Amino acid sequence: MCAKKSADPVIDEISTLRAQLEEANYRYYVEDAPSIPDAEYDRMLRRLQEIEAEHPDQVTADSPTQRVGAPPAEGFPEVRHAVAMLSLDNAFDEQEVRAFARRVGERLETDEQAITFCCEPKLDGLAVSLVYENGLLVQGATRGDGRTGEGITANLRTLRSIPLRLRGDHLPALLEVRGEVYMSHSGFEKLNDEARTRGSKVFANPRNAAAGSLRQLDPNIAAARPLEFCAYQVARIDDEWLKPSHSALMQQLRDMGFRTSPEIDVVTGADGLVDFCDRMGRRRERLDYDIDGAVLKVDDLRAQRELGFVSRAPRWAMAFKFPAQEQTTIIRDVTFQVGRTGRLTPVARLEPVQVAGVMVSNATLHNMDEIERLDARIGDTVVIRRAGDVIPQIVSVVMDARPEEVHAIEMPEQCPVCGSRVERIGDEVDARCSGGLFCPAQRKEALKHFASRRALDIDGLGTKLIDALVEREWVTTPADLFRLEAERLAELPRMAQKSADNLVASLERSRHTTLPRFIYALGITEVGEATANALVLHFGELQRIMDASREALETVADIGPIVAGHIHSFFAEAHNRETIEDLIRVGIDWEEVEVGEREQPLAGQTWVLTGTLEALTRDEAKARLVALGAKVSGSVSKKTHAVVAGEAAGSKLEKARQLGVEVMDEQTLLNFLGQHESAPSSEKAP
Ligand code: JCF
Repeated sequence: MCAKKSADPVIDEISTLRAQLEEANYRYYVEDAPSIPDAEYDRMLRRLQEIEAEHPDQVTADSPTQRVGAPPAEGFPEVRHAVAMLSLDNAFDEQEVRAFARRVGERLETDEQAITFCCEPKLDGLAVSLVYENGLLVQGATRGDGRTGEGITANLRTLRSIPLRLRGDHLPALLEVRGEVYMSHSGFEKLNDEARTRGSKVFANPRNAAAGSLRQLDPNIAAARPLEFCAYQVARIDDEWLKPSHSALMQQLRDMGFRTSPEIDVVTGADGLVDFCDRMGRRRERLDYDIDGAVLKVDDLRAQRELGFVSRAPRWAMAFKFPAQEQTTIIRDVTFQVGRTGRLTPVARLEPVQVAGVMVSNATLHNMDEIERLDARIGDTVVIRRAGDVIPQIVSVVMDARPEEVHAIEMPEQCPVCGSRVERIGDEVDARCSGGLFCPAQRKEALKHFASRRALDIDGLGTKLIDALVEREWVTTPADLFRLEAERLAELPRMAQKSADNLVASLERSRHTTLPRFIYALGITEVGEATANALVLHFGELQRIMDASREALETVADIGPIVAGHIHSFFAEAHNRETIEDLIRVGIDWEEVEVGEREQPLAGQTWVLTGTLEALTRDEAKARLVALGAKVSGSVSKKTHAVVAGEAAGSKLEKARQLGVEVMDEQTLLNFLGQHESAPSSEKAP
């Protein structure tokens, strides 16, 4: 894009900045290929604001500075849609999708296997309509009832994926574009994290967050929300701009500066439709935004005109809906689960219900704050949601369905497992059982953690077995595990002599471990693998970690005052020191690590692993990166140094590409590790 030259250097700078900012938006939102860092964008925007402040006569409505700054509205004006915003008919299974293709074929008197369809995922957001006159955005409105919506132009102007001015020199006098406003998962998480930090209300899901943001009367609030727009339909355009097909119109929208779905595809016949719906069903989990199905449209616009409409929906389109991930059911009871650190988690016991093919009878309520936020009571009808393989969540209470008699959910004063006092420390949201390792629930969880794969990795010591050992009081501390004898183990129900022998053999193997694993296995609050590694790299040996002061602990990379406090108080407890001595007495050992600072070429860098790796497990890859000083994180951001993408990498890879973060495959990672994992460099000669 080139800015026209004028005699006035101020005007030149303004138009150059505007062109650069528009180009950056286009590259980011339409092409998914950011061209400049965010900081550079912000710098240019600030510069433009400065100049415009000095030259108010040069401010135009389509300037990138004019996205924000409109004063709060009293209410939203009514907007009558020139062309009704219709809904789509739904198909819920393959047969209904095939029936759609058949109907279209019959009406057009053509072979249904030869019809082309333009397909895209169905975004779960809010439909809006945008009107452009002579290339300038003049109005934005919600769908409303389809005939009349609300004018929310000032809010929509704040979305950087909505062009204020269309790209190109030759532009239609009139264009009305429709599309979906939505919030990405990452944007939603960030927004809720910020709300939590401020102590304000969090949104239940990205769709509610998007809806709430568009309804803000103050556009400055909408501007601060990570909303995005994706165009999917042209409602009105001057005839000369019409194209033969819907897919060609979509390409034209991209050329004009709109984001359209990167998943869009043109397919043929009923088989093509069914295949597209299947593909989207599989792709769903990997996308960084919610979709609830696929939209299938006859591609040929003449055929669309011939097909026309039935009552409220076009005959040329169909929405295929995925099985619902949300269902309503009733909270029958709430029980409290005691975790490894004593934390009490409320769990709703539900009237069993099928959600997306799985029977659900429990859902987590997280903590008392969450119960208060939802205003959930025993007896309430609730909306539950199951997405991917996460634990089912309670989304909301159906207040209209609240029966006369409901029971408040209360935190017990005594631990439901051991009867110890339950305490809520300071303003922490979590309540804890004060029983410590006296509480069988905490003991079981601590032992499960101790035996887990990333800790001592005791093969064959599963959850049920640990429960049985604790209930019989054969095991109270981790060291007791190593005193178990095969003959006795074989007395347990469903335990053959062979399995008992195998367990003793694997206990024997796991006696020899590494110091980071051992420290991680102790289960110190907030000490994960990365922190355990960092402690070992810093202090070298266990005794020095045990004796370290709070201040010394805080000097370790990535350990802040809170975690330092947890570590310090753990080792200050006599019984924890005894547990460690006992473990060493029963023969736990590890190789001494070399003392002296290893070279940490990746210090200060954050890496992300995604997809399936072949030669390495995720844990191994992570451990080796951490050993070189990197922090390994689960989410991609601007600050990510590199993303290692294995087989079938999904949304994280997509995000990395969007943000221009370096991406490497597994082989490149292996080469890289090979080059950097040299012997300790600062090792002094003996
Ligand atoms: O993504 C959507 N929610 C979506 C809705 C996509 C489309 O292509 C649509 C739509 C609603 C109506 N197309 C029409 C005609």
